[in-house]
Amino acid sequence: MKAIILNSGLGHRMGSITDTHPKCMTEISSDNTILSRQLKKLVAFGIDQVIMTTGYYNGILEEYCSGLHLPIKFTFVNNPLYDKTNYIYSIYCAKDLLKDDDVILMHGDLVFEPLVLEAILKSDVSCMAVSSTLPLPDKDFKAVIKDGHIEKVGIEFFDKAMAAQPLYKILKEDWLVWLENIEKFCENDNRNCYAENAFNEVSDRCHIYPVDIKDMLCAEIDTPQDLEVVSARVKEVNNRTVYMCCSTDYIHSGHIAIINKACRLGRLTIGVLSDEAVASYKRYPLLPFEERKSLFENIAGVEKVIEQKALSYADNLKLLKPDYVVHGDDWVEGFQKPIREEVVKVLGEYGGKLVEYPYSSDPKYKQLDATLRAELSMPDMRRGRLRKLISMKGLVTAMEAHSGITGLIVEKTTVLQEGKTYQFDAMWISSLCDSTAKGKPDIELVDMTSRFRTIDDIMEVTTKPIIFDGDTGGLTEHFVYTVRSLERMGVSMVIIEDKTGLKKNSLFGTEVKQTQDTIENFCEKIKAGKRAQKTKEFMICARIESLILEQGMDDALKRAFAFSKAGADAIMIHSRKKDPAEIFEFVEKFRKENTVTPIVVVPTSFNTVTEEEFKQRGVNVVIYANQLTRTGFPAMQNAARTILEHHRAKECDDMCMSIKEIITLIPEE
Ligand code: SPV
Ligand code: MG
Repeated sequence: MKAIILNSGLGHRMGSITDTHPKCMTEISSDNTILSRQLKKLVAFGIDQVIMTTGYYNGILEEYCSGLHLPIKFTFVNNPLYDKTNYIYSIYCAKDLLKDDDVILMHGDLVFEPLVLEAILKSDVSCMAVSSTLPLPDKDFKAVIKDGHIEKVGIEFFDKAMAAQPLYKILKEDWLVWLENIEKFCENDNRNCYAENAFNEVSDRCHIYPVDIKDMLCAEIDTPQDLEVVSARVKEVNNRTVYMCCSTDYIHSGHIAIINKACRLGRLTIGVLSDEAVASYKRYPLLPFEERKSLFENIAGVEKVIEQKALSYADNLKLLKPDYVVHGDDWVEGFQKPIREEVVKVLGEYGGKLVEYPYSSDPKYKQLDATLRAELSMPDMRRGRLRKLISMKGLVTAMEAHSGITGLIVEKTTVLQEGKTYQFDAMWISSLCDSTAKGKPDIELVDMTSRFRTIDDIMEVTTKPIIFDGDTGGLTEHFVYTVRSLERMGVSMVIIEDKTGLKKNSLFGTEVKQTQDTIENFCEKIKAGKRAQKTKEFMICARIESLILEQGMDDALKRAFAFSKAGADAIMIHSRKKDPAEIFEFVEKFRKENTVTPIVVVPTSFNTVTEEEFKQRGVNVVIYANQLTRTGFPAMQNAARTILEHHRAKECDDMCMSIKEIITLIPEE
């Protein structure tokens, strides 16, 4: 696409302003002339070829253009009869350069805001800027619209007309029709009219459609009064502010393209999502907030980078009141829809505008994201993430997973509530659920090789950190091997309980015989495990069974302090009471003396306590230990019973997930 800029006119209505240079070189703001502003906008939209017709002071104009050092290839065409002809003849002089491409045609004294040029360039058909809101000008162009396209353009038409500005995008096939008639006009000595006179005769073959720019800035400067009015509007346009939110930790050409678009609209502030907000809706960020922030600070055109603490834009919008918010159109539907609606509402409160650009779904970006996601699933990337999440969020949640599919459910389930998204942070590989899935009792009967196989199945399809239920840890001599294997696999934490002998599930309490290990023995096991591990990231959590086995609060606390002194990276306190009182008492008393060691709870029975309350009280990890198993199996039993009862599967159909849903749950490589 080439731009034709018509600069052959005398500009005599400007008075002394044009004594020493052509009109287009008149200053319109502290840093731009009419022409330099036009050219910079063209460059911003990727136009790098300009044919400029010149008249008087053509040498000065050519020198001025090259002195701007813009990435534009200029071709100057002088109209030798500039003082005796109109611009129809200037176009005629340049005709041989104008037959091979679509063109942007504009007068050299036209000042427009970026959205106007954007609207014109976006059009798939030939078009001209018109306004449905501005009053019809007395002396300037008006366009008469018929059957949806422009029938004629001129200063004399008032009927069925709209104010029009000499800014066109004309596709080559239409342009050749118009240009041919321009040639006819000029060759018949008809050189003193507008180029539009030639268009009006061929508008049935050269279809130009109106693009309604309403009251956006798009105006010609003919007089010093015009200059004053338009300069004031340029100042307002230049002061416009734009806001965009970014969460990415790598920048590709798609990001640069949308940032460039945002920069065209005004002074751009980027809100970088906090680590917590990114982790809550997408995946754990590969780069921490500060590094992601500096990525954006180093992009040309970005004026400021600030933190956006939540997915909701509301706080930052209320603070900055930007004129525009820019976003891809991918949030019109889907889980971001409520966030978009809130943005529209907040913008509406003060008159800001949402500008959406088509979302780039280039497969190479998807591939890039998949590659990075795969990185997160690798052992070295996954292992340390639990520690990071605990220190970042204060409280993390883990949900039970016992197979690839339950792992995927924990990985993907997202809930949006009041502008915030919620996901589980980690997965819990429960001995109870792993054994149950294999139809075995929870008595350390399922051997480690089989338990590791479950971990592997889950790891293959997920990225979230894993907390492994290590039961008693077995013999210390065996536990050290377990630690090394788990660490090598990329598990983040193993929890071992201070029991010995034939372990039974804690939820039996004292109904079955269970033996608690001595403090000394268990401390030795912890120390041996800590000595065995190779990385700083892996965590060994000591689980205290004193409350389950009714040994009292003092015993529980004594053990907690001893185990953390022995090197335990976290303490899990368990209870099977519905009333959370003993858990709260333990946490309070432990926290009085130890403020740093993370506390883990499994609120299967004391399930009325919210995550927020646990956090307030000083708990760091909440494990939902068995809910997928306990909800999944009854559904299966029900389906099996229904089919047996009806001797066919039809009645079971309504209970079933659709095949489509299954397919979308499971990703294909
Ligand atoms: C498990 O999920 O296997 C546990 C937690 O160890 S509990 O069942 O509550 O003992
Ligand atoms: Mg268990």
